[in-house]
Amino acid sequence: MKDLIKHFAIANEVAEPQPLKVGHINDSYVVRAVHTGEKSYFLQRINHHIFQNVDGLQRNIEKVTEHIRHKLLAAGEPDVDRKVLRLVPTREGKLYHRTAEGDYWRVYILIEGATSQERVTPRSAELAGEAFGRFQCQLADLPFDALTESIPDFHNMEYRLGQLDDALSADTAGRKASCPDIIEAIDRRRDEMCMAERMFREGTLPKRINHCDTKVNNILFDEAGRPMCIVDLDTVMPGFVLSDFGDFMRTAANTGLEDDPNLDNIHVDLAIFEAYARGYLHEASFLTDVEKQMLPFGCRLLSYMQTVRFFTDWLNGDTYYKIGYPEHNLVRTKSQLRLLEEQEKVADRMSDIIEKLS
Ligand code: GN1
Ligand code: MG
Repeated sequence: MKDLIKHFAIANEVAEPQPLKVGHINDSYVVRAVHTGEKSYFLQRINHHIFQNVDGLQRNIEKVTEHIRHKLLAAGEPDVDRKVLRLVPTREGKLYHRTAEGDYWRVYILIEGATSQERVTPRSAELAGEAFGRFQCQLADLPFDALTESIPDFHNMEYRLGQLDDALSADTAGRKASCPDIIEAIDRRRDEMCMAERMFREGTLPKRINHCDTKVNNILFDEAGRPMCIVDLDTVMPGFVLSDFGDFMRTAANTGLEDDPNLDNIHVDLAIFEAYARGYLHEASFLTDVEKQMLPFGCRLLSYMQTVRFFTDWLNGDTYYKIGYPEHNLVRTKSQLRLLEEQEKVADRMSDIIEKLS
């Protein structure tokens, strides 16, 4: 792997890349400086089966990070190199390196002294809400067609249901017959869950630039527990703000795990919901009243979307998400569906909280 590193514009001596277990999609490595005080790096193999337009993807990341960097510098922020990612180009000045085998690699400068969180507290959730709200604000003046959809129709619910329908018709892995309850639960909600796309066509819901993977572990925190930098920029693209709000709640305001085999563990943590909403609404000054009112719906939408996506992958025989054991995608499907049901139970309470905070 040292040969790989040689393609990038890295001036200092570095050690052999060490694998890191993060994410379901790309393969990540940390590349440490040999001499203390010098820069270390974050190396990733981009999953080009999923990100088929690597060129567009890398240009998105370059645009987003440069845009944020300029904003931070203009505001006189200290420590900018720890507040926004920086790509390391190849020696030919490209944003990624393609190997003879057809793999795509990229390198970032490693942000030092960062910690990450897997579980949030109400305090860190509020800070996270501010961080993702700020991120959207920083990108709000970038024309939204300045970015390509690095995965076309990534959070388009109509499109995701179309993929499910294809998987159901093909039934490649022969798993459809054993899941009638899941299919029924998904079908019953189809119409409601495609509301955002309809509203966009009618002109009542705007698209803005979103992160589209707002898990708390995509925020790097500093030594004092303050959010420092938003990472995992692969899916930054135009979409509904519902995506970013909903995906945070899906992952953080859940007392269980995304793949919890024990469904009784799964409830909505309204204290986390309220704290994140407070932080987010504090920063996201650009929201329309309709967007605000739809935030609780956004939570349900993202749980539903993830149910559909995990279930589609289960039906297709596990071709998309990395799995830890054979039934993993089915377990994930059921736990996301339970989360959706739990969110439906407290939908009115969520709306009351949003109204109170607005
Ligand atoms: C994938 O790999 P990771 O954890 O960053 C997926 C997200 C899903 C998530 C489910 C490109 O994200 O959309 O919400 O798994 N990313 C892609 O945990 O599909
Ligand atoms: Mg991700």
